Amino acid sequence: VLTTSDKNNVKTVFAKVGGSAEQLGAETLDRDVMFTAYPQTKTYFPHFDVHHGSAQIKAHGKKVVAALIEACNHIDDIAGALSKLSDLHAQKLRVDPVNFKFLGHCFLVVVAIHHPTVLTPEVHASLDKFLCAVGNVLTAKYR
Ligand code: ZNH
Repeated sequence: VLTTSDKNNVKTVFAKVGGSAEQLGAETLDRDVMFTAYPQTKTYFPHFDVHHGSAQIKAHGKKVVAALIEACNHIDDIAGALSKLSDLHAQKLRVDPVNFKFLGHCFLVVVAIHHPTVLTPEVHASLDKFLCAVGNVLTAKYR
């Protein structure tokens, strides 16, 4: 459960991240991070050019971070805010839930690289909880 201070910490992060959503999203997915560290995640993107600098990765990264911003903006109702996305992941994409941990981890690393002073231990812990909460929402409708 996200406490009041977790919520404030997460909002601090996204206040910084907002302007560079595309860049951070692309780096999160890029060969430098998720696709290289966790190559099995690439299997969900057979139709994508997954090379460094790929326009598809940039566009997709921007969408993913936009969804995280949306979740942050509705932090008291993440399930409601991401309801459609939850349907999509459960019914159509069927991404193995383990991959959400990988993506969350990679996003944390990218935030740490770009905003080292923002990511105090407390903020790190809060952001981790938030990313888990988002992953739980996106996998909640699996059966
Ligand atoms: Zn996902 C899609 C978000 C995770 C895979 N995604 C997507 C989108 C979004 C997202 C926003 C778009 C939709 C539309 O268009 O409508 N994701 C997200 C988030 C997360 C995720 C927020 C967490 C945090 N995913 C994920 C993972 C994976 C995935 C982990 C694997 C690995 N997705 C995916 C795919 C898709 C998506 C495959 C589709 C793409 C295309 O375009 O085709």
